[in-house]
Amino acid sequence: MIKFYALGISGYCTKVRIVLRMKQVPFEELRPDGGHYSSTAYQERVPPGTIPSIQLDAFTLFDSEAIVEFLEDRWPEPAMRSSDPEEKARQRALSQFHNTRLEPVIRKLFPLVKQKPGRKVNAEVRALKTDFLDQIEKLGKVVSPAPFIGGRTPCLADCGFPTTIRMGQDIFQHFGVEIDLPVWANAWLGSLESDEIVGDEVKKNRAAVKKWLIAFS
Ligand SMILES: N[C@@H](CCC(=O)N[C@@H](CS)C(=O)NCC(=O)O)C(=O)O
Repeated sequence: MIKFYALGISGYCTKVRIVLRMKQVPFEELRPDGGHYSSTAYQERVPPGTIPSIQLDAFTLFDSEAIVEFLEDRWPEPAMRSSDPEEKARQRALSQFHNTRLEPVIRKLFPLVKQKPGRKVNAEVRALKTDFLDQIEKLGKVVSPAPFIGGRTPCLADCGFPTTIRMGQDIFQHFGVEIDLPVWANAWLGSLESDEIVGDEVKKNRAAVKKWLIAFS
């Protein structure tokens, strides 16, 4: 059975949990040793000190993208990646768009939540809103969800976005900033959240984020 090291507030862990559940892979979810990824005990096993990570017998793997690709290769049903070389590569590029372009914008909000509110923080939040909407606009030029990126069923590339986008909206709202998404993005998120597993995972992640935000309210 897979040991899945994760925390509820992590969007990357949520992405992996969605794939584990969709593929019905037996897994046991554990907190990182010592309760946090920064602990010496966890970093002895997972030197980069990041979550998520998985352990399967003697095999340890970190990095959410590597993990979901491994799950796809090891448990190919239901297929969550195209078998067509071009489409498979496109889906990988879209996953990387999430990991390297969209999510980093939201990550920049985290330290602002912990800072004293004020004009400087508000200006940074407004600048990040512009960056976030800019990335969404660019995403809209490279996806045509029908209703998912993967077509009729979600693919690996669909799984990171819903948590990150909702997390972004919730954190911006914490600063009193509303994010209006384009019609196509609302339709795509609606389809994703109508999926029982995605909907459940996004809901749980939002509850964890809300609890975190309340601590700084
Ligand atoms: N590229 C990594 C990023 C994962 C990541 O940054 N996770 C955060 C928690 S959401 C973390 O472990 N942060 C600790 C650190 O970066 O040192 C992945 O996809 O797994």
